[in-house]
Amino acid sequence: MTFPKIAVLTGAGVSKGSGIATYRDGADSLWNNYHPQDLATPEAFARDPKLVWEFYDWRRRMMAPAKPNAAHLTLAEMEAVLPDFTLVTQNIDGLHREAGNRNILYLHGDIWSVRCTECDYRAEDRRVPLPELPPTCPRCGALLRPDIVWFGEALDPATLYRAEQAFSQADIALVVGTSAVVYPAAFLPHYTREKGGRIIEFNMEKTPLSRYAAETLLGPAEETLPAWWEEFKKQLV
Ligand code: BV8
Ligand code: ZN
Repeated sequence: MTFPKIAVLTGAGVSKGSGIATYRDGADSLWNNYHPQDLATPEAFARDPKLVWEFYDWRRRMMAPAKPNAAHLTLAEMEAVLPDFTLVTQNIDGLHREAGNRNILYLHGDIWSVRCTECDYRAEDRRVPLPELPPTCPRCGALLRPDIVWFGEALDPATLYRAEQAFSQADIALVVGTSAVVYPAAFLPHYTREKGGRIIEFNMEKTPLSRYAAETLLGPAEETLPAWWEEFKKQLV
């Protein structure tokens, strides 16, 4: 088999093996009994920026010690081996970059990046915990916000277009550790199927995408994805 074009969509499940809570874990994905969806909105931030920043500072503290797991490392090896490989992530934890991937499309942003609510200041800030909540812009003094996409906010159009292109042209779409319920990200694997490609899903359970997948490999992605890749590599010329 020549080298197939592969597009990958990852969600919080790919980082579960690194100790980062997913969004639907139940108890340990809650913070002070808030659901992420309650606080990950522009309305919540406008109403109480300090509360929203306390939530993100807590998630940054939870993510800071996390290291890439075997699923992340497998995706980095795939990028090195496959000439046409695109990694699209919904995750904001930064572990794909830490694992070695470079051609990454971040659909929902990066928790380690902050941006100003007024001017065009944007910077990486990995301080944990942040010294002041809510943080203010060093340039104009206005409120800083996490550089991520909240519910009800549009994704970057160029990033979304590149992701749609990658999945439209892919022979295989790998969908790893996502509940496939948040749009427009959840649309992406369907672009592959519509063009005659196939979807392979890696999850602990069935999702709304499973009925469209050629196969759903049940189990922890940190085990199932490396095993799949070891087998798949054998057929590459
Ligand atoms: C937009 C950053 C419009 C923030 C995130 C009604 C119907 C349809 C759509 C909507 C609707 N109402 C509103 C919408 C739109 C909304 C949406 O889709 N809502 C959903 C809830 C219905 N979408 C939006 O708002 C998007 N924007 O539509 O804008 C627009 C257009 C133009 C102009 C203006 C506006 C923006 C969505 C982005 C929100 N930001 N993240 C933050 O993190 O704080 S979303 C966040 O949750 C993630 O990024 C991810 O995308 C999403 C889902 O999480 P998952 O990654 O899938 O994680 P989850 O916990 O859900 O699942 C984990 C999975 O892994 C599980 O299946 C589990 O079984 C599995 N798993 C666990 N362990 C393992 C594992 N698998 C393998 N191995 C393991 N070890
Ligand atoms: Zn500013």
